[in-house]
Amino acid sequence: MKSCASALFVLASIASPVIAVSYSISDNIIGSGFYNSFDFQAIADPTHGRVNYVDQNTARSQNLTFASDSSFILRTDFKTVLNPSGAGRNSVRIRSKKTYSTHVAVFNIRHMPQGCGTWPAVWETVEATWPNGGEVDIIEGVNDQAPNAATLHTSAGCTMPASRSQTGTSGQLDCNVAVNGNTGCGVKMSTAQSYGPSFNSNGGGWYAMERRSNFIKVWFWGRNDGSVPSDVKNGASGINTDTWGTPSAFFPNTQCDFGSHFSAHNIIINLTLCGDWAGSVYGQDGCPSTCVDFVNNNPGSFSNAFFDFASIKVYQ
Ligand SMILES: *[C@@H]1O[C@H](CO)[C@@H](O)[C@H](O)[C@H]1NC(C)=O
Ligand SMILES: CC(=O)N[C@H]1CO[C@H](CO)[C@@H](O)[C@@H]1O
Repeated sequence: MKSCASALFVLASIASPVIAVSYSISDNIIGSGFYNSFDFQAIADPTHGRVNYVDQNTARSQNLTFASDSSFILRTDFKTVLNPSGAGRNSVRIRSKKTYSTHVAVFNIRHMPQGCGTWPAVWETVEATWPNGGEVDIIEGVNDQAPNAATLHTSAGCTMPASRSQTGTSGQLDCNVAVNGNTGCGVKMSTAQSYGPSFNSNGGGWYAMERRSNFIKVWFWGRNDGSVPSDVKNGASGINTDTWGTPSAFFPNTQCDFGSHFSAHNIIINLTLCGDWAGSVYGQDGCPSTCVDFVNNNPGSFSNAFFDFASIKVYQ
């Protein structure tokens, strides 16, 4: 009996292959689900942009956020000429109610904000203790300049190896916020379709970030890429990142103790104008006037300064 049972067991394990689903879905945020999953942050812009972050009621009544069954729009005002001595252009910053450590976040985005002066970001951090606890920037750029960069920002003592298994190109290797004015350790993606007008004209695509105790990976796939994993494309309830191929950006823990540099993070989506980064490099890319004057006087130029999210799915 005993040997028969173990023989059967062996047969059974040969016959049924291990299904390697490494994560299952914990949050499937679509349309009005964004209102349940995120808090609106009507705060002074920490990066000194020419924006006025509004609360949820104001955002909804001014149609700066708009939810349908299949989409969530988040935008700046594009109708108002601003008084130069008054507040900045109304915009929106939202932060997830939940925090996450080991997880995968998949952002299915149809359109991202574009236009001179825009500085959109999709990122994760813990604001209360920043920079302790770390920061992972998944989407970030300014003034329509492709490609996208994925970047870590940390307290001192966290660096990245020069040689890594990724399709993007490493910039600075030290993630310490105190080095070079908070440049961080960034990786530029290999395709212009990863950011701004090119991303939008291609129908957008998917960003995914996987955070584990020993690495952080960021992938980008354009809407029509042949290499989009089927579980990403189909919005599956279980995913296996082992099958997703070489990431755009790879941040291993070999020279960075993740346990002491990264704590549980909120997901933050912010859309500022000008400010510390977009303002300081404004004009290098052919944008007219000065950044603040342009924002004050050209509301219509911000009609495409919006995110259109098909979904955010978090897997744990
Ligand atoms: C609000 O924004 C949505 C999405 O951009 C748009 O479809 C809708 O027409 C807008 N509503 C108003 C009243 O402007
Ligand atoms: C205005 C604002 O909240 N800016 C933040 C947006 O996102 C980046 C991350 O890329 C932060 O560094 C900024 O502080």
